[in-house]
Amino acid sequence: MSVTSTPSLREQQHPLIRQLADSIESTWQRHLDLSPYHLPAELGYVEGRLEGEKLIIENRCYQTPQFRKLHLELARVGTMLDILHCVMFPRPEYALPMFGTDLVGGRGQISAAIADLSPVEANRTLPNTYQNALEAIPKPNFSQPRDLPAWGDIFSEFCLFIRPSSPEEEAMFLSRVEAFLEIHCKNAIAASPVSPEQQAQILAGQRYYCTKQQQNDKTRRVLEKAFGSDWAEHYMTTVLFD
Ligand code: BLA
Repeated sequence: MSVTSTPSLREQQHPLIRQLADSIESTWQRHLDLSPYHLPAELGYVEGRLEGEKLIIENRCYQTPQFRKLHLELARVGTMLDILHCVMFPRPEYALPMFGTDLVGGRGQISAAIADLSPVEANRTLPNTYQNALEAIPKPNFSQPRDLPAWGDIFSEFCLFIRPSSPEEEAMFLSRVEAFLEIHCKNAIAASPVSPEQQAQILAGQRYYCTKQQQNDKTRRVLEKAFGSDWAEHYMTTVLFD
């Protein structure tokens, strides 16, 4: 399937968000066999109001033989807050980690840039192929690393969480996330299905990951203020982390 882009929100967002969104979609297209994934119709494009500012959410969703859901979301609150959110949910037949990234910024500055390949296997470690590939890519230093919140025990030792302090650091972040994506797509298309017992463990690992992500009060607060708490709960548990 070729992806037709109607990049409306994207063009208005912070350049790092635009670049990462383009890069994620082109990597998916290059490596994976994409088919549509239908979100409930009312959740593809949503508008709400947060403290008088308009909140716009645009979702892109696909599935592939290896991934039950590839979700890329762009959101904007007035002119204050720009957000990119992306999660790749593997089918539980494959022992693949969860790729996730979140960029949050406003007024021309990204305050949170996070990306990880998070383990879901019972031993909570990444497969060796991932471990080796991730150790082999350059590990840049960032001047403003950030501390993970308490629910962040789901992330791997390779998790990158920073506040980029310059265009150079933004470019370094982008290139490391691109390397994560390349490693992930190449490993995914080479993966073989696992035993039913292992599948059950992987599914439990994915559930644990989603339960922890649902504890992110910063995300919840933005959604609650714009759409109310019932809608926020529904959205976090069915669209963001199902
Ligand atoms: C942080 N996420 C945040 C913040 C906001 C949002 C406002 C605080 C920014 C800051 O501290 O500078 C908001 N993020 C959103 C909203 C959506 C969103 C509204 O995605 C969606 C509509 N979050 C993810 C994924 C990861 C993630 C996939 O969605 C990681 C792979 C992580 N976001 C994440 C983390 C923080 C964060 C770890 C910091 C939380 C903290 O410091 O408490």
